[in-house]
Amino acid sequence: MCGEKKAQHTNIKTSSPLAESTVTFGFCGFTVIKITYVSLILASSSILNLVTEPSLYAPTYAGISRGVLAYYWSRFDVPASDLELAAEVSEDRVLDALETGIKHSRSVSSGNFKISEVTAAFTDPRMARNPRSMDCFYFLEAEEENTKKFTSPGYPTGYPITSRCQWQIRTSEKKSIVVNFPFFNIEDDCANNFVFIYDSLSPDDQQAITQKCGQRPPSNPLTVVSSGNLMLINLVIDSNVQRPGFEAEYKAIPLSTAKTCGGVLSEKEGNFTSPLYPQFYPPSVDCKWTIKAPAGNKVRVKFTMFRMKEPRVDTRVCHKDYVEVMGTKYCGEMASLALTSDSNILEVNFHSDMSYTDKGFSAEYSAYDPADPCPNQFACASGICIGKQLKCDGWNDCGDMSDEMQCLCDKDQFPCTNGLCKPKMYVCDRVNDCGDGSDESRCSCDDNEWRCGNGFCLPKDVLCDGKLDCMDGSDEASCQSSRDMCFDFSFVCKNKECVNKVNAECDRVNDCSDNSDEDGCNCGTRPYKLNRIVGGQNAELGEWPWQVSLHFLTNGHTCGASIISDTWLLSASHCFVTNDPANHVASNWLTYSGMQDQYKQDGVQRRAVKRIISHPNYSHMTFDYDIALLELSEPLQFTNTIQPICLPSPSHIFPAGMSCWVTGWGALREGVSQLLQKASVKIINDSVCDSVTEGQVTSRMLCSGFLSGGVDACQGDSGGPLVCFEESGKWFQAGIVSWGEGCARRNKPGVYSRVTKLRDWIKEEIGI
Ligand code: 4AZ
Repeated sequence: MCGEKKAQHTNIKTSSPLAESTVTFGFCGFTVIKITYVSLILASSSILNLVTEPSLYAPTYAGISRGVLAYYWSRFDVPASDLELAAEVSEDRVLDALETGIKHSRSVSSGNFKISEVTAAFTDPRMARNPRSMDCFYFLEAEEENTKKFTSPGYPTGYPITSRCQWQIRTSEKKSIVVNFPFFNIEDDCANNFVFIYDSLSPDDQQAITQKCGQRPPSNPLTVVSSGNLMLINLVIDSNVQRPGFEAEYKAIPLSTAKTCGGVLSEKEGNFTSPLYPQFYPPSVDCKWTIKAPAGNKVRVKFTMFRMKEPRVDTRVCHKDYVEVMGTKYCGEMASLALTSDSNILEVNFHSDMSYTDKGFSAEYSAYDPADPCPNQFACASGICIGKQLKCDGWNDCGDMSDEMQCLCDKDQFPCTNGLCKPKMYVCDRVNDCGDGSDESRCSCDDNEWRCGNGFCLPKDVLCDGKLDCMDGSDEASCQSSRDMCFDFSFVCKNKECVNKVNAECDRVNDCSDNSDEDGCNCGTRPYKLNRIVGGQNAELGEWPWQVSLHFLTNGHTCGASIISDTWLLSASHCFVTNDPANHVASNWLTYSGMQDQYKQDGVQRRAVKRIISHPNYSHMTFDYDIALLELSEPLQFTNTIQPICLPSPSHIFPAGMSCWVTGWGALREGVSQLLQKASVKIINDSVCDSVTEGQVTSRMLCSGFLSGGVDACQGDSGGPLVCFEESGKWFQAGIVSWGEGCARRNKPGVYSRVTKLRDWIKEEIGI
């Protein structure tokens, strides 16, 4: 890409139809001159002794801002036999050639125009378009009064699978350009399918605003702003699938609207954001906010959203875009950032450089009395206040852990070296619960012993002896010698072959000779690129596309379920097998897929239920076998917000300590929630689960949550999924919300039906 000297080699790309004989690479750049003049740029070719194509010259406007008049690119096709010459082409040489050419140009020496700056940089050859051919090349003029539109070629049916398009947008001086993409859906592979946006008419990486691919939900639209009156939008597609593409709206706004920011904030509390938030902030902007609290007070600032990510930036240094507070620069993406001042005045500086922008930040500030920073509350080290009851509850409520430090541990708790308290049962369970490893540090087995995945020590000779010694099979996993043996953890292929590899299914590697481990893997992905909002328990639209709301008669939302195919849902038996036989009547239920808000129907698919299959062994006394299958009256159409979850094979392992997510519209306190809620919970060790539930769990159940309480599924979430993200890039359903003693209580985790143990039953019933 432009501006990247290092990229010299990666930009060299064989081009067709000359693929065998030539190598193509390009330069882009611009000259700043007073009037348009074309031929001078060609000077580069005479010095570089290479086969060159005539430069393609983009017609330019006279009198546009900054005096930028000429943009061009040069393409050099080097015969493969002269490949060593390619190394001689450097940005400096091209620049040299240009400058020499310009110096000797008659128009320059006659004073027709003055050249103040010439730049040249490598560019990705895919970025260069021939404006003369007018093939997918557009000149657009943005106006303040009028929002205009353009779309990708073939939108919304689908773009050509090889597409190269450019939109050059200009407006008059003292204005900037805003481009919003209300719809954006292109391939996920950003290397070959992307929209690249520049704060220039040249595809110069040093003036890149952003590069995007994938799909964006309506809740996370892309809106970019230029720093001046030019913007270039490039579309590059090399794909074998068609996606709809994008729709874009553009208009001009006064430069002052884009660039004016900062000021003095002297209220007791308030909010401020990066320029134009939640749109992308413009490049090349600096703002300063001075927050003034009354004398004797101090200032605290909490960033509720912070995203200033840029390629190739070390977030410890933040040498490009940053927020600076009290001499420290912050950049990247941050989950929580809260700061307090030393005096009654706090300055917050925002800087965006000339390339790459992002959503920016949103912050809250307030003045406080340092003698009593948090009246009737606990003061976190960061200065923010939290409820007193949250101190030492095992939860990081402050964001900096200060509420969980120096706690007096109960007698059933283990004092971690870092001051945290963890349940004693967590010691030596192979999960680093303390965070500093102290709960797992004195658990090692003797030198001549092997430590099983569940923490047990066994003599070393159990390793790969062809017998299962550790309960979790860890002594036989990945052994060459046990290749053809089958254990509980082995994945059994369709042809009955065993694969001794943990979680072999749908991991994009063909492990079975009949490839059956990669069959039926169109599941567990979420098409949308999502907003990442700091904290927050409200799910976003499309975040959990397998979640379904089950409505019973006129009662509204009653239970959750998950999509496992276009006609089958998975839920809990206890939603249907109750004292009231009406609960087991399929026609009394309606299912809503693609829903996020119980009061919004956009994109929601409503289906009646044709059949309910409850597990015949379901016990309403013990909640054992709490699983049910629902057949839909009509198939679902999969969309961005409606997708199936992957079902794990019986051998799939969700290890203790793994962080998974439970979702549902269930009880927040009372009744149901309007918006789909999400909670991150950890898989709890089976022996811990057994002991905290006083032996009430069966092998068809698993515990998940936090023994410290605080996060859990609850009434109304029943039947909903507990899902875990696997390294293969797919989401698998580990559990079905089933029961628990109350909700979110200390030492009372949520209990879920264990899908791996019930997997064979699903297959027997419905063949999925
Ligand atoms: C319920 O009543 C229920 N805390 C579901 C989950 C949990 C408790 C109760 C887990 O459906």
